[in-house]
Amino acid sequence: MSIYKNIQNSISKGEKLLAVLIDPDKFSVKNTQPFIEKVNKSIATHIFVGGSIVNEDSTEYLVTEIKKHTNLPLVLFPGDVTQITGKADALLFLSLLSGRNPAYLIGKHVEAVSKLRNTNLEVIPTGYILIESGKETAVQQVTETKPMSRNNIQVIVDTAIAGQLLGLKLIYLEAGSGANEALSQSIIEEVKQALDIPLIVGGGVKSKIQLDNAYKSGADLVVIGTAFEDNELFFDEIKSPLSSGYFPEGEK
Ligand code: 1GP
Repeated sequence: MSIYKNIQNSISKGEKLLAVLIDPDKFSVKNTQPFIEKVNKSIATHIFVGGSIVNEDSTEYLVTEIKKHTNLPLVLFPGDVTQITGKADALLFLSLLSGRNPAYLIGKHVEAVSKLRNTNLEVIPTGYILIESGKETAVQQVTETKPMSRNNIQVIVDTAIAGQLLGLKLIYLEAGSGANEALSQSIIEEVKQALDIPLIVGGGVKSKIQLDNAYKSGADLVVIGTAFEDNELFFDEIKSPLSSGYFPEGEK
């Protein structure tokens, strides 16, 4: 079954998903086996690989190493075309809907096609929406776009709906890697209510409470990178999928 169908199935069963994000630029390949063993034992359901600034070829090498140690689906979350490798299982084909830089709306996608032609990657069209989080993020710098204001939720909702109407299959709400503040519950809630497609949330999630809050607000899949990079004990902190007191929708 495709990775996208699996995500839809999990959502229909009320399951929450967690992706551990590994940035090839910040990760030491020597640490792959012990780190991935921790991922395998954790509640993580997916591994995402990608970063804003990554040396060419390092993604393919890292993906190959990770694959030796896990059966979890490995999804590329690329900052650039150079990070596309057929060694992964799927690719988030990202359109940066929050920005107005044509390179990240269509230009890089055209460049990607010649690479994709030689792979069996599952390509998942994804609307990527960067929201301000208190400090300038790498995505902002690399893409030369501004994040959306967190105060105007209606425009964020409309942007996500526009993505869905364009036929995108996922919406990824992003506060930016290492964000000071994770996305507010109200932003997640309102976007989720407006969408029929799965919702990914990431950026600045550093505690179990923030993770649970994102799920309670409606995130179907949460992405965490920095908290694991900074402290692998975070795997122990998030042992259970949801804290007690959480009730899936309809079971309150
Ligand atoms: C970044 O959303 C991801 O693109 C994860 O962010 O590194 O802050 O967990 P963190």
